[in-house]
Amino acid sequence: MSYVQYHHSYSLPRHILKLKPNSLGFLLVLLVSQSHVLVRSEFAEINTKHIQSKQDVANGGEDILIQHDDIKSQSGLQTLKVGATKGIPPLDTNGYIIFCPCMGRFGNQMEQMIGGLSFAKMLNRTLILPPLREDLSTFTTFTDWFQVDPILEFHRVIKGEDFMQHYGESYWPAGRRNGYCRDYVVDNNRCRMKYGLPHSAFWDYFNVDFDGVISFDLIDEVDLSLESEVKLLRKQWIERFPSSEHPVLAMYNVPGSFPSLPGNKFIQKYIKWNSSLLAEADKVKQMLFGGEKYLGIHLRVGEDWDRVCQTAVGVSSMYFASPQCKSSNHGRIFQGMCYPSVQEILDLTKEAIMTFDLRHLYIASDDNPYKEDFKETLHALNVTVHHYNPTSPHLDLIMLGEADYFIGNCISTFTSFIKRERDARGRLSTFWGYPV
Ligand code: GFB
Repeated sequence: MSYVQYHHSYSLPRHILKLKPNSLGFLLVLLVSQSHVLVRSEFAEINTKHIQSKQDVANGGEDILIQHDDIKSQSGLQTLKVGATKGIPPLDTNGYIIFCPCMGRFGNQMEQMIGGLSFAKMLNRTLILPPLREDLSTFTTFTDWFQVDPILEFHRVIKGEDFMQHYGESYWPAGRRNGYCRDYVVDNNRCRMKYGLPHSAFWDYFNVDFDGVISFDLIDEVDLSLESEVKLLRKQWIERFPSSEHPVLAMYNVPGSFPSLPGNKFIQKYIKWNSSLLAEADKVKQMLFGGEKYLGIHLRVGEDWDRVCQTAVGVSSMYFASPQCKSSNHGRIFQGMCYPSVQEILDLTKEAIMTFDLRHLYIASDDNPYKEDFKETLHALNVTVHHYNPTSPHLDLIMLGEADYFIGNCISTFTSFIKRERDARGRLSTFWGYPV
């Protein structure tokens, strides 16, 4: 495997075409294996309007009739078998993007997902939904956490496992798999797609090895609310990396800004929890609150967070998820916003409970939940105090996302996922250090 910078032209394997009669007359049919989409090397010339409509996605892979004019080949009237397996989106001849959400933990990964989705939308390529990371080397399929269908309302996506199974060998065959790295990463000889964890575990999950790396100096962060920027970047990327030569952009760095840009926040509304996690949260809500209103709070108070705040306090520019409560260079991060005192936490909680007349408190915390302090403070208000402490963080995230009111930590990306979700659904929230 070489890691020198190079460019090569890409061509797809050719497949034998065979004449086959049917009731509509003679059609040229691509011989396909059970579920693979087989295309000719002219695939890039196909007018994609036929194979990327919502209807086609919904069909889950019907034969789609493509007229001669739509294919700049000598083949005449043809039938292209696309997405031969039900539920598998048809092959996207605009190409694909894949990246490893390799940085940080849950909240960090989800910031990266927003960046990846905005980049795919800008480029009009399908985003290959990566498996998500539970720890340094364990990945779990995207649908263990989230649903795919709501995301399809925003943009074309396909689960990584489905892509590899159905299109991996035909569209992105071994021997022609490149990684794409920002220039400076290549220059510093750091662009080793599979070097160390979690990178190696991610690509091994798909049995992918790389044959080379290609560098780029194009901007890969896009704010979808800026139309002219979107158009300019799309043009630059398509000129530099046409899908005919670069069918799959396997990115070393996650495309998109970290944290995600304000203009892309709306994408969150298409990210919906998987239904069994939602059902589990419903049961817990019923059990704890019996349908009554509750306040959800996120306490980020562990030792690692203490260290983060020692560096963050006083910083005026962006720090982790800070843009969610303060724009860059607008004021400084203060202690009560990053690591509030117990008294500050109790005071704001009490104020929120009284303002919104809430009956229950749900505490999610990575460390000390201060449960006894809350009980004492809220005793006179007849409020029940719960720290459920689930084994996986998802339940906490859902419970906080669905609370009647929420207080979170502005610097934490764990909070920022919850806040984006609540904003998308019109639910009220505030942050430690800010008023109710
Ligand atoms: O989600 P995350 O990237 O957010 O990382 P931050 C924090 C992790 O801590 C979560 C756990 O993914 C959870 O595993 N955690 C935090 C929680 N709060 C809770 C909670 O209320 N309930 C449960 N169940 N688990 C940054 C990281 O964390 O912290 C950085 O992203 C770095 O990479 C830094 O590690 C120290 O942005 O809050």
